[in-house]
Amino acid sequence: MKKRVFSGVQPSGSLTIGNYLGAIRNFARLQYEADCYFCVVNLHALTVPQDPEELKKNTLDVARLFVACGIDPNVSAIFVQSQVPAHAELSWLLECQGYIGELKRMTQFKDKAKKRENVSVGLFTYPVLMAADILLYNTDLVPVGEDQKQHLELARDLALRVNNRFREEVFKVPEPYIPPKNSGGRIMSLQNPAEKMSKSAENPKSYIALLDPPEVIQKKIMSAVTDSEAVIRYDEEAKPAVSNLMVIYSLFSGKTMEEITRLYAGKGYGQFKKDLAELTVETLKPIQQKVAELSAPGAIEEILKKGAEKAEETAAEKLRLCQDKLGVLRF
Ligand code: AQP
Repeated sequence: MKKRVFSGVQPSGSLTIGNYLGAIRNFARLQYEADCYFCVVNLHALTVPQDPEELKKNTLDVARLFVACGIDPNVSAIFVQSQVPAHAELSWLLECQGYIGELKRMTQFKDKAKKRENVSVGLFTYPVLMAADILLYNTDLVPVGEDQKQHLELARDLALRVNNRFREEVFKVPEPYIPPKNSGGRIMSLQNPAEKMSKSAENPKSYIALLDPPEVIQKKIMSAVTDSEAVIRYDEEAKPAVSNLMVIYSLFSGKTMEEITRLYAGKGYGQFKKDLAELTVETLKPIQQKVAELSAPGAIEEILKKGAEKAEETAAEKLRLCQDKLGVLRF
């Protein structure tokens, strides 16, 4: 039996190379060895204010980027979360199994909440909706970046809690699939290496969007912060900004950190950044071309409809089982 893989991406802005290197790149790799479901989690994006038209556009763009980054819609189910209402329904059932205390410990909630005056209830309960997303599909593996580790733990805890209560496997307990930090698990901001690169960051110079034009990519990389040592060497503690740029270089070129250090010995940051910008532009070029091809009217919608039909079938079965266990009547 093939393993089942599920993961989601929020259309909360334009996807970044952090999203790509931490997660989406692995979606494409896993699809030939596992049965995969990849979801544009648009309900998650509503946890912070969104412009409705922008959200619709971003939702379709994320789906196009999934395909452009190598996810084959004939192999994997690609769909939008709101097209499968079972996600929201199971989320409510799981909210009633979760504890306020465990949600209060979520570091992403604490980080996002402190940046806002009004914090929505949805931002607080979002990890439960994420648990529902995953548990609906009998998921074995969840490819995500490091920032999602704590949320995944919650999904596991909720699954185990329900299974223990009913003394049977109502939910499969999912495992994380997270690359190490030096392999893309946590790409940092180009302006502050202590912060994660985020698509919804206020300063666009802090991230490279997958759809950024070449000249924008060049400018952003040339203005990335470094340090005063002018030596290209990997040291996360002492040289976090340069190490982050080296991770991106290494993943886009296939070169090891040692090779990169040797290549730029005595050359300084200017040449390194220029080459990194070129490498990034070249890596993103085929992805951007494919997105343009998928922008023909109806092309992506067709893929999403097919994906939602497949997802709906799997999800409905799990939702029914959970409703039945909890005594929620359906007839
Ligand atoms: N900087 C990152 N490095 C590696 N992986 C990352 N991911 C996000 N940022 C990085 C991974 O990308 C997937 C999709 O993320 P998401 O859309 O679910 O939301 P997020 O984790 O909150 O990502 P962002 O870009 O920071 O979005 P906003 O700004 O809306 O909060 C996940 O697997 C995530 O781990």
